[in-house]
Amino acid sequence: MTNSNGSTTSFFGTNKPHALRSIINSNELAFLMEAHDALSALIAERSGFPGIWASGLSISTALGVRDANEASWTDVVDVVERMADVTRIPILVDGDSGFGNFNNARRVSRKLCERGVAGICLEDKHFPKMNSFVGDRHPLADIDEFCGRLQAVRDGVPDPDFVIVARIEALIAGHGQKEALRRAAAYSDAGADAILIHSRQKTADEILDFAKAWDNRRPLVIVPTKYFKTPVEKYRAAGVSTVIWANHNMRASVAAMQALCDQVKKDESVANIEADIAPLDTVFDLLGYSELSAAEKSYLPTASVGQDRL
Ligand code: SPV
Ligand code: MG
Repeated sequence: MTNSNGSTTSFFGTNKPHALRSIINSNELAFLMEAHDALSALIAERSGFPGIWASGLSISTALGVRDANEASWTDVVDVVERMADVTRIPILVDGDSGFGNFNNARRVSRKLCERGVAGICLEDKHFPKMNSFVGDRHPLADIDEFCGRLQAVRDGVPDPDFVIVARIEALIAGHGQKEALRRAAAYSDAGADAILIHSRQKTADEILDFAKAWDNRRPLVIVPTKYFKTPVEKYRAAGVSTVIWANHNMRASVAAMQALCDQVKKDESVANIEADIAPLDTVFDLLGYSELSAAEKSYLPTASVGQDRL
């Protein structure tokens, strides 16, 4: 909900944009965990992550479409609203390239802010975008045009704490460090609160080179999906602000569901998998069924608690 002063406050009273801003600006290395629906968001929160990455790839996959803007921006807003409804920690939404020009970018950002989201990450590509790990065609947006998108979001979102992360795809597109740094400086001047530098190399070398040259002019966010073997100490030493584990809940669920379906199909029984799946009590606990029982005692006439309603 948006207060009269324009700041976004969750149902639980936490100012989520402010919380995300503190995470990104802190000197401590922080970790955002991917989630793609309300359930995965709840689980990430329960594990103690301070914030959530609402991944475009994972949300698309869960919706059964490709990470090429096949999901509409209203699809994404609907999913993340459910995630925000059930969690207290802030959510940074992967806004892809903003679903169009400056006007689309500011409109989706405003809606996300209204629905309890703490910030948006916009990448300097065109609409429709393609996932950065798929194929070699990743044309970059014109720098000035992308700066206009960032400025329009800053001006168009009522909460000044709403976080804008500018994502640089220059390394993904093969344009090298100089171009990446030129873009980071321009986006920073245009009002980005943090820079996400993306890479699809198997080592963190180009990310660490960028971090050194960037010298913390704005907080740096990274996504170690391909260079997953690098120890996080290297990121601490490089002064990285935030690491995003970008798609791991989604990939874990794909692996777990595939293994389970294969086994049940083969066994024609669920007897062998019971020990490997979440007990129903865990599910009821996650979703707060005990709160509903307590509320029934408070709000239903005594005679009807626990009885069939006629
Ligand atoms: C996502 O999680 O959707 C991302 C990160 O944008 S990546 O898939 O690495 O592009
Ligand atoms: Mg994405």
